[in-house]
Amino acid sequence: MAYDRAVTTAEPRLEPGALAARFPESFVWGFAASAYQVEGAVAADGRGPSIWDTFARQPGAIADGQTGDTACDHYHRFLEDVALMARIGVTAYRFSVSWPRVQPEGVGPANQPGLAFYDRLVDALLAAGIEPLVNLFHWDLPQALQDRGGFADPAVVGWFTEYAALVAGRLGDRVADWMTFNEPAVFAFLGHADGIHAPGLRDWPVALRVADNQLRAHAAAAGAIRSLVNDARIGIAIDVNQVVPATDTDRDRRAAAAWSAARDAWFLDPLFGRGYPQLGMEVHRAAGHLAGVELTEPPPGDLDYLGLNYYRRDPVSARSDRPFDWTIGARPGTEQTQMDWEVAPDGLRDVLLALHREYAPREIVITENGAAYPDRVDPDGHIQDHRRVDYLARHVAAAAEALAAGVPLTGYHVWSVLDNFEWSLGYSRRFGLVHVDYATQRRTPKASADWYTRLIAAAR
Ligand code: IFM
Repeated sequence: MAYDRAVTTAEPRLEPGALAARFPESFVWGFAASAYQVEGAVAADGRGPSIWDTFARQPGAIADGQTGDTACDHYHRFLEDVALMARIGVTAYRFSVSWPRVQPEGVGPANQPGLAFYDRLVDALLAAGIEPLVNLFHWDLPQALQDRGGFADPAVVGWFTEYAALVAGRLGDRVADWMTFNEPAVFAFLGHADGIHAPGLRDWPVALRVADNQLRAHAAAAGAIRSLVNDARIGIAIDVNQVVPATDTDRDRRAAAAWSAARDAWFLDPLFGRGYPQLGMEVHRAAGHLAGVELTEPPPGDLDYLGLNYYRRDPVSARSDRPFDWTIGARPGTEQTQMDWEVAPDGLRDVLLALHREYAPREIVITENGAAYPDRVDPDGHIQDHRRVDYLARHVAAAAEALAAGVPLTGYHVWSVLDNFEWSLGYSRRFGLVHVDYATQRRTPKASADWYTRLIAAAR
């Protein structure tokens, strides 16, 4: 049962004008989305199949057997979507390139019609005054590469670098902002250890190889992008939520620390040149996850900015003293979104402060933040998503607190502009500030889109 918090956007400190005043004019206000979640058109212009096309066809993998075959049909409607974003007023759009559109087999020369789509998208964004931020990988690996071992095979470092160079070579004359990977922990762990994301494997040693190869591919691709794009700014998006012990017991405290080390620091420490965290190593080893895996220190991340994807608080509760014998999830009676995620705006401030203190990245960009709620379309066609407005306003306020405390925060991207394909939950969870009627593909801005417009207008 979701706890019902009174909507507080009427609080003066959460009014768009008051919030906007706490950010510099140069602050970037954007939207984030990803290829498989919005594009559809999975067979258009020579696109090859991705591991998500395959996974979505496995019975029981996705709620109601849904797929990304059509999604928001953004591939054909991107001009309308760019116009919508321009009307809302964002100054940036973070999208991902679909690797199998560019290289249907994962290697070899570029499929020109596939690359041309991103050319058109970039041109449309720039013409609308929206800065593109290109994310190279949001989980839709070409199936042909999965058949050759996927991200568990060290050869992926070369495959990914070749792909990154094709995209950077084509878009680099107009795109300065790049991101190599989105949420490498989700891709590695949910896809290769938990089996609930593509490619649907349940094998921890494989998951840790995948994690390691993503870190290596990040470094190699960053080098390739820099050699092709003079003014490139390169980042990676790491999902860090607020990890807390579920209760104030030694056992839960130990479990929370172990989970953070085995998951968040597992990526952050190597990216900032520290190699794998010792506690994380101990935990994975004790859990048997490193059987047959030899890990050496990956190269550091060479980051111009760290992307942070933040959504929730993750309380960790230990069932025993054994590593990974934990439950992680919202506590009953707490405020939650439709994802059953515990809402914790202060956690965003605290995570930003902790990242700044611990790793001192040159810049931090919030590359995702947003919420799914069961939106209702009123008889007059409006969607009064006040709970989403409330969620966003409180998180923006928390970001302002971190900024005031000295965190070099330069941007905020709402996940997402459109309702879209929410992975194994199909279309049952709506994160958009713009409602999508999937039967007609009609887009209707929600009250939250109007709120975002007012915030951005007041900030500039
Ligand atoms: O939809 C996802 C996105 O693909 C990655 N970050 C979290 C979002 C909401 O679950």
